Amino acid sequence: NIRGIIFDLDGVLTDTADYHYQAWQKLADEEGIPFNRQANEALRGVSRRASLMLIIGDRRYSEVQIQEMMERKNDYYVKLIHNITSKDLLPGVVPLLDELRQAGIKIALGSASKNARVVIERLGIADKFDAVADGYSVQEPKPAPDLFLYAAKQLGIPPSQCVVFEDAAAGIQAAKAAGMWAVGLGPVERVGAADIVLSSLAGVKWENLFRSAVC
Ligand code: B16
Ligand code: MG
Repeated sequence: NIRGIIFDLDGVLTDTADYHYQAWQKLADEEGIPFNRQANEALRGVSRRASLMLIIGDRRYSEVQIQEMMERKNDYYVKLIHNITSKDLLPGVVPLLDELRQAGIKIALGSASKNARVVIERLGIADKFDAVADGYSVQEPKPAPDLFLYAAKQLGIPPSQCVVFEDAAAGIQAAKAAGMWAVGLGPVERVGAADIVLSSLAGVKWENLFRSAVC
């Protein structure tokens, strides 16, 4: 009996991944660190600090330099997301959110991003969420279960009655570690550990998903 759904943001509700990529690329170029679109794939759903650590590899930087680079990347990212509108919602998102609300299911955001609130506001869907768990909510990032457990707690629903929609391997891992059902969006190689794998949310009806698998 599922009562709560937790949505990841980047890669599930909208594709901010390309903006994250552009911002990291600019930073890497300025620092003379090799980086490209393919390397960016490993950063999907990964926190800002962990992303930077993957980019710098074994290059040595002080904590002060690391902080400065994270801020610089974020400044670039914040500029890029300025122009987000409801046109940037991925197909199927709004009908699904509306169907869930109609069915009396509680909805939470579960994003690693510290910019998540701004993004859902720009997308025009902020009022569709009963709770928001974002980059400020917990200490331990995905794949730790903390963020999704926080979201479930905000909803007042036990983890076993929650489903997480995720596009990242780290996110699926976090959902399973939290004792939740996981719907993976994307290729099996990436989200195959989920209970259900879908290519996208386009045309997805909760009623059908519900009947076919998780419950
Ligand atoms: P920020 P999600 C994640 O969002 C992104 O996929 C990841 O690329 C980013 O580093 C992370 O948020 C932190 O974002 O730098 O804005 O705090 O997929 O968890 O919605
Ligand atoms: Mg994601």
